Amino acid sequence: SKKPVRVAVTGAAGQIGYALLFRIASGEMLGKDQPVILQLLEIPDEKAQNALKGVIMELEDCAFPLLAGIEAHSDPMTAFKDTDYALLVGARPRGPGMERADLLAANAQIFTVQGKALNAVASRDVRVLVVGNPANTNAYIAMKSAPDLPRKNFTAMLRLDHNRAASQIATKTGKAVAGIEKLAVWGNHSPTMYADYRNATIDGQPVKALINDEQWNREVFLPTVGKRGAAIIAARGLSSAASAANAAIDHMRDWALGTNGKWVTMGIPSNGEYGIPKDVMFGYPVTCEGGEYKIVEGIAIDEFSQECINKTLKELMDEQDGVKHLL
Ligand code: NAX
Repeated sequence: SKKPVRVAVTGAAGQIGYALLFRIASGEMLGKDQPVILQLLEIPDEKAQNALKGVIMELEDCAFPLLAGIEAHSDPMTAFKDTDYALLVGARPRGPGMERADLLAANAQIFTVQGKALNAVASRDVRVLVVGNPANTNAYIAMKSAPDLPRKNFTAMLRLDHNRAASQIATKTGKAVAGIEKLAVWGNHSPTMYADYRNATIDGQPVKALINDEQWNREVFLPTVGKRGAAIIAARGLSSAASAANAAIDHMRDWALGTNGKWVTMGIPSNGEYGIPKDVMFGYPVTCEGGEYKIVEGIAIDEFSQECINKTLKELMDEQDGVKHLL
């Protein structure tokens, strides 16, 4: 049987953590033959550490055959020791009266510390997914704080946006979501992201021709996907958690185990593809194989798409600018 791999999860006692850890431990992320050791990080605060203990008791009580160990940590330097995968979920939420700049600064501090800790103690091959918002910029900060690790191993989560877009398209066309190929989400995990079905097919038929309604694309689809997080908060009184955890599982599973040629969306550091400046943590369509992702190149970008890409890029550049002095 396979040797266990180490999976670090931050914010482990939070809502997403609660929907995520049990699925990692049951083998849904890395495969039903891959034992895992969970290295869980929470803030030192007594309430958070107690909550983490409770989550660990429940993990134990599941008696998962693949769960080879569980550790509780309050310091990233121990939590990330030798870790093969790191899911950075914990972040500072926007509090009352907090300005955007304060939010960026508070998170920059967290992700600088965590990036440095990964740099110091994680596996040299660690694959990092940042979920905590602002996810792209937090991933950028972690990457910049970990100069000894491969840049390409730092990623941000846009998979929830991708899955949300897929679901809207399936509903609109009356077809099954599993039949969708070649969907892309460009840019920032924020309402500016650009969900793009111009090249998509569903059951082999072109989605654009099936829907054939550009007004629906611009006035219904894009705002619905972009503001879905807010709609869930309005309905549930809490932000999306199970769907976010599911997206994190999808992201890591596809990265580790491959997509068989299917396009998925990952936030990854640009190498200049599609005119995005190097290092910007940008949502791109990718395929994965052998533990590596590859950007889908050669997609024609029409005028409207270029405008959308420019808008989400500008927002990301502004965020990067806002943390530049902290790096
Ligand atoms: P919760 O507030 O329920 O949980 C967050 C947990 O992180 C808390 O238990 C907190 O103590 C812990 N934490 C905070 N700072 C930490 C640190 N420095 N080290 C370790 N742990 C720390 O939030 P939850 O609903 O779980 O959401 C977590 C993050 O995901 C938030 O930033 C949220 O905005 C973000 N999201 C990102 C999404 C995406 O698609 N990229 C979608 C869902 C979600 O909104």
